[in-house]
Amino acid sequence: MTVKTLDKREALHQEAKSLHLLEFWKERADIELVEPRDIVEPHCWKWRDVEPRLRAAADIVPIEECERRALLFCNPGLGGKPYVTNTLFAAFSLYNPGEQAPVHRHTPSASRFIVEGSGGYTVVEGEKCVMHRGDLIITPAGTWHDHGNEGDEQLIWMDVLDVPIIESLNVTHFEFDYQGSSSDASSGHPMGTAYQDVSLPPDHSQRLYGTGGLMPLFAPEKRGAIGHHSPMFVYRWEKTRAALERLADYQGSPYDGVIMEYVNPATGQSVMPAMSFRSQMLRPGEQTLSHRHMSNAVYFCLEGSGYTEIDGTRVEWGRNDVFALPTWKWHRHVNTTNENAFLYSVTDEAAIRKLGLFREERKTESGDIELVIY
Ligand code: 1HN
Repeated sequence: MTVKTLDKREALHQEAKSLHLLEFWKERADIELVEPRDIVEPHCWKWRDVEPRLRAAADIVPIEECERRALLFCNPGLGGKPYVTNTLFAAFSLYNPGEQAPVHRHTPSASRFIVEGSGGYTVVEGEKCVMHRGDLIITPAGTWHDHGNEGDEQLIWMDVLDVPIIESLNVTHFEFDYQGSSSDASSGHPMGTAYQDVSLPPDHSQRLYGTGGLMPLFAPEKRGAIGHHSPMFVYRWEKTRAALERLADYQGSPYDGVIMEYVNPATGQSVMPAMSFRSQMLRPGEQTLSHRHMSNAVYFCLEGSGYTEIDGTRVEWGRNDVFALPTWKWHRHVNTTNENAFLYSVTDEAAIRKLGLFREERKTESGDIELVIY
């Protein structure tokens, strides 16, 4: 290039900059990515590290101050953002006996997977959902929810929300002004009432929708303000586990063992629009083949121990450990024990699929790579 052209380019650069314009030819390398950005790190949060800090928080941070007593999983690749992957938010929450978390609703969709304690509940849109270890309770976008611990032990669960997706669209919206039918003036809550009235019968979700293959014809499918989600708010571990165990002698998925997706019983789709929920059973000594997909995941180990090899690195997991699997990383799971291992996971696959962008590559037994586009 001649000196004259260079001068003209520099002038163009300066003028463009002052006009808030960027030259595509300078930005190309950061736009035309051949692979997704390597920003999320594979990482495991050990129960032995998290548990004592949660219990300490329960001692020293009053529930009135925090409303939700949560420690947030913060992916080391995301520069301090309180996100477990670039698309998912995850935390452990702890409630002492007698504590309650006041009602609110918001545009992020939320889920709880129960880790410990009995006597816990979430009220979702007037349904009191009681909790046992391994149950999945959803509070979809626009549903009022409040929590409490009526038991005599500490209650712990894992929260997973689509907060980063909702934030990236800049459609975050929280509301606190729930107006119940019996106003509780003594609650001290600044707006409306602090807790919901329970208006639906016990075990409502399970009684209506808890039998696979049968849909009640008289129940409203739309619950909550937004309604693009499962009308069933509780998925019981007892049933999920039995369903997995019934398939123990099937081959299952070569990449995930015996794996089941939690679905909206009315449509067969994901339970909430942006997140997919799954539980899988890896049989004694099972080693899966490797695959990679365009979706991030967060895993929780309910039972057993083993490791997930992610891009050649072993991420070891055991009871109550949580780990992050970044998008498009080769990975395979190994159960190193002679008992079944159970992993629960939440991914952003539902959102990616809705955009038509889900793809997966699989390594076959002979080491060939197959591309699968759904
Ligand atoms: C939320 O609604 C809860 O209800 C906990 O327990 C954590 C983090 C971000 C946004 C909403 C809850 C949350 C949250």
